[in-house]
Amino acid sequence: MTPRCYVAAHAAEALARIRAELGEDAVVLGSRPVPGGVEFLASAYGDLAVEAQEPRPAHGLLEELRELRRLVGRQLGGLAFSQWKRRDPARVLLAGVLLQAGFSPQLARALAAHCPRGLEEGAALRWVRQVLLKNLTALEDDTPRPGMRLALVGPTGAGKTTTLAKLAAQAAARWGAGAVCLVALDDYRVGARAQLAEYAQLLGCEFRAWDGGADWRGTCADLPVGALVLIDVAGHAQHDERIRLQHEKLAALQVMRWLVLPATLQGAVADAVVHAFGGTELSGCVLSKLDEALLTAPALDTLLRWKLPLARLSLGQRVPEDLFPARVSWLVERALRQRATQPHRLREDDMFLLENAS
Ligand SMILES: Nc1nc2c(ncn2[C@@H]2O[C@H](COP(=O)(O)OP(=O)(O)O)[C@@H](O)[C@H]2O)c(=O)[nH]1
Ligand SMILES: [Mg+2]
Repeated sequence: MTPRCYVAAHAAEALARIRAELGEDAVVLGSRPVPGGVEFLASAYGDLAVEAQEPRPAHGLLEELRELRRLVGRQLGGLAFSQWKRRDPARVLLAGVLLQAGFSPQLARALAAHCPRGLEEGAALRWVRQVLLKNLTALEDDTPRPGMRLALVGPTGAGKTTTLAKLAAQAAARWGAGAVCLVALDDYRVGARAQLAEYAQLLGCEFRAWDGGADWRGTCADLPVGALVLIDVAGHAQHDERIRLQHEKLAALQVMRWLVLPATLQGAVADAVVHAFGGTELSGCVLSKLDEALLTAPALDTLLRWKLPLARLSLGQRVPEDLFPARVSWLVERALRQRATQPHRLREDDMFLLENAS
């Protein structure tokens, strides 16, 4: 039996009629608003099974053909993958290791494709470690010293103020508290200025604050010349317009910028953050929250793509103990050792499912 059409002023009325005529277990196949009410398409329960065996209309056939094409595509994808695996087991292993570690598919593909043919698996892993080490750079002259002006920029909650306090404490221990000046350009978050002032007081450093007005040039013109000036700024989301204004201020003050990049960010977000906060114009990067990140690869992937040199690693909240020099080899080992956990881990058969994902 073909489905029947019910037009009524209200859904409740249509449903009551459907139930009365087709039975309590009638199945509603669809509904749409029509002038003056609503139209329902319904069928008695038993009719559906019969209909399922009836010949399909033309559009049903088309859909079946499409499904068939998808299936064949998937099979061929699987075939291509297993051929690749037979021919180049080390390259496939390498791509798998990199994907599981959280590197981007683009980097995993490129590294696997460049891996010399015929290497044993162990040799392929050693090769990839070397390539990562060669391409990931640490800032060479990385010690903020008296006479320098350095600002830490980055997203909200990245660890900018904490890292600034760590750097200030390390500098004060080396050159004396009088050689360090903390400046709050953070006009945005309530309490941000007080947080920095407290650190300055604890360390015995000079503290300056920008009042949020237009005269930020005046406020900063008399910054101590011989001191290390560490500048704390407002954090912004990567799409925020105010980042551009912040760039202009810092450029006018001839301030060097380090990005504080939380290692906990998803790869795509980390990429957008680097782009928004200056990309290749940044002097360096502090990788923060490494102690919280289950995977290190997404952040490393981003640093590699932007050729952004590492300045420091932050592995916790303690000031100043949890700030470390940029040990690239330690980071690479860590990234390659880590794996996505369930349910985010890829299985081998996910590989060829992906063949037709786009
Ligand atoms: N676990 C962990 N927490 C951190 C680290 N760096 C900063 N934090 C914490 O992250 C929060 C935000 O830090 P804050 O410096 O205020 O971020 P800001 O908004 O960028 O200035 C604070 O609770 C910090 O103690 C880190 O490396 N690891
Ligand atoms: Mg802050």
